Amino acid sequence: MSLDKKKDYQKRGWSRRHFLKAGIGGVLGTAGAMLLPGLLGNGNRVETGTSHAMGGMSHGSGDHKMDPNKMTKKASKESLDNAHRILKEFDYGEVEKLEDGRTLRKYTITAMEKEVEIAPGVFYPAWTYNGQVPGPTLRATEGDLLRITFQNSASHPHTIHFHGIHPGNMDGVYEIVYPGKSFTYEFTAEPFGCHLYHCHVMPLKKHMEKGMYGAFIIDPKEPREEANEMVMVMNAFDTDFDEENEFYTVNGFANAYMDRMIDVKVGEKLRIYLVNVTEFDLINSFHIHGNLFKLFRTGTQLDHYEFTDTVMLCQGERSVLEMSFKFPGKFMFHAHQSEFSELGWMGVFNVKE
Ligand SMILES: [Cu+2]
Repeated sequence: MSLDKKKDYQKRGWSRRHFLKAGIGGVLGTAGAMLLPGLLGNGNRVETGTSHAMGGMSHGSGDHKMDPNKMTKKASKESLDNAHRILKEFDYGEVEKLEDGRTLRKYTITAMEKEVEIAPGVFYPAWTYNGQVPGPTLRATEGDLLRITFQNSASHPHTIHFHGIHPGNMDGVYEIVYPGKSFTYEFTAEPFGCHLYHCHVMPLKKHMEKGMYGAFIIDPKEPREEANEMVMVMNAFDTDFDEENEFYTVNGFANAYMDRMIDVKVGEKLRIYLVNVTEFDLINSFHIHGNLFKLFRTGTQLDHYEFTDTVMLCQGERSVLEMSFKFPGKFMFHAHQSEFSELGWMGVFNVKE
């Protein structure tokens, strides 16, 4: 939020929260109902869909008892399936062996405009890679030759800018790909780590907020220890186009891993590839309950950097997190900015024996 806008808001005692409270029930209908998620273990959500969807947060009224089951509209099976697919799906490309013994991986990415559901009943006119936000998680091993064919089937110019080491003419900054055109990126995957890719056409923040990004994982030649792996791209959506976010999500759908928890086992090693592409807010964060994780910043070294329960990431920063649960139960994870978690960035690990 700009300073001027912030001052203006402060003067009027106005905030995103007020916008949501006043506007979302009326403007977006049932959308407001998900904003305060129901909690832990009860799948039977009551659909409120009234302008009092935020009623549980009101102050100054004794009538509003917190009933978590009345605070969220149930996410559709389709949306939850999609969020869980993105959580666990890695695109290794089409693999070929080259004469020199190297592995060639070929990927195809198409830019297209698509309305995506970001919360129950809330649709956002996104600019996407392959019709999803975030785009597919591309995965390779250090030293592989990557060939990414990019087709622009959208109505604006786009590119793919990969983080990592590559030649200047493969950087996706100056080689603008116009609608109907294509470009093939080719470079060697290096260094190993948790990277990302995104569009780099100006105005950059427009292309970012619209959804043009995805995780890009390069494995070390000697693979990391086996684990239950997942990718979490922290993102957000500005649904009223005022350059601040109304919804905070992981992998594009609010409370996806709350409405359907992530099942894990006691003692099982978990590895999370965490990427922050939240536009408009300088930072985002990940916090785990009842546990701590080993933090591998950018994932470019095999020794962990810290043992902690919270990591803060700037825009474009990422980390690899490793943990295992000692106790069974339901353990939340969420942004430690309370506002972000209340607006959709919250999930639960359902840890079983
Ligand atoms: Cu773009």
